[in-house]
Amino acid sequence: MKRVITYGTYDVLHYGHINLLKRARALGDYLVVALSSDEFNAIKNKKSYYTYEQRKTILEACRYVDLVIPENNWEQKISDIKEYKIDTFVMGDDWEGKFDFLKDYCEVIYLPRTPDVSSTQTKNYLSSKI
Ligand code: C2G
Repeated sequence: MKRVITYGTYDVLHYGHINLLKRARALGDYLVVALSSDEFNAIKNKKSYYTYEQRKTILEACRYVDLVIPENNWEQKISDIKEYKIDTFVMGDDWEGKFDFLKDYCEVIYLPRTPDVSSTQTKNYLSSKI
C-alpha cells in the first residue's frame, strides 16, 4: 500500500486541481490531502471563497482523494509523513525545490502545473459578471 500526500487550499475546485490529484493518486494506492484551514490560509495571505468544511466536503467527493486532513501550519509536514506512513509527497511545480528537506523522510515529486486555470482567475471572472 503506497501512500501519497499533497497539500493545498483547493478553493473553487477546478480541473487544474483535479489534474494534480489524479496524477498524485496514480503514484500510489492511497492519497491524503492536507487541506489548508481558514486560519492557515490567512497565514498564506489567501482568502478562500469556501470555508474549510465546504472545501473538505468538495474534496471528499473527488474519486482520487482517500482522506482529507487539516493543514494548520508550515511545520506539520514531517509529522504528517510519519503519522500517515507516507511514501511520496507531491506538489505542483510552482513549489519546485521548496520541500526538498522532506527527502529525508519520503520521495518528493513536483508535478507540472496545469496552465491557464486558477481559483483566482475564476473568482475574478465571476465577480466581473455580477
Ligand atoms: N495546481 C496545479 N495547477 C493549477 C493550479 C494549482 O497543478 N492550475 C496545484 C498546485 O501546484 C498545488 C495544488 O494544485 O499543488 C493546490 O493548489 P493551491 O490550492 O493553490 O495550493 P497552495 O495555496 O499552493 O498550497 O503547504 C503547501 C501549501 O498549502 C500549498
